Amino acid sequence: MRIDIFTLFPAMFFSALQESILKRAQQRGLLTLIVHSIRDYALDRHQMTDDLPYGGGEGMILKPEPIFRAVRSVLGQATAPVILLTPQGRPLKSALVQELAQQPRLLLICGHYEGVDERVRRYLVTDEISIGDYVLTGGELAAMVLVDAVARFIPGVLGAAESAHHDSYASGLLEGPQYTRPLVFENWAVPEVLVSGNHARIARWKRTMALQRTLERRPDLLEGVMLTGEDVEILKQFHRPMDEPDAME
Ligand code: 6GU
Repeated sequence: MRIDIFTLFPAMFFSALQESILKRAQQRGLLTLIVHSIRDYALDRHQMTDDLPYGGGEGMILKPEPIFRAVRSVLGQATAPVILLTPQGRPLKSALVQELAQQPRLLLICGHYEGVDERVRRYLVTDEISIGDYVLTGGELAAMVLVDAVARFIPGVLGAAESAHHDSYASGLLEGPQYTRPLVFENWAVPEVLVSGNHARIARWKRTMALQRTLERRPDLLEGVMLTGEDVEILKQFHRPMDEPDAME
């Protein structure tokens, strides 16, 4: 997959996307990230990228010409989704992440300052996405979040063992508690079931914990999950206020 990112602050991307799994994905040729400076496409002598809002108001607005020139020059005759990162966009959820991961190419425009000229939204952009209900100083961090989340669903980016389709949100449930050595840390022991060697019992315990944690923390997520008859029985137990987690098996 190729992702072109358009920003006033290219340097913000240099370290963030060059470490760990995204670094490996790029080295393996699974992901190509190209960061473009919008300022390079400004037409005037001062390379102005923003200006005062018509009709008055707070702050500065990103001008349309540099953004249109940048995107058109990079895209040429090709077609691909052109996504504006903005708090007014549709919320980025796992289903949308997985949809975007199917695309061979994405263009991401990072909004900044108080806003972007409406003609960018109406005549250049094909989609607007927000990463959550809070306002960031710019779309850069949101673009990085999107790139990271999407990259995890590109085949080969994660090892087979780490597969993104198995984890929280992809399954629709939050993950339950996990433990590693030591067996006893400062008097706190790992739940007995996990060292029982009984795989059916362990699987049932893990599912129970995932259901309980989701019910407690994000009951809204349960609406979108395919629950088995056994899941429904498990959930019924928790409709009494708060059971002891370790009493459950
Ligand atoms: Cl995509 N941009 C900005 N500036 N703020 C945000 C956002 C995006 N998503 C949530 N808050």
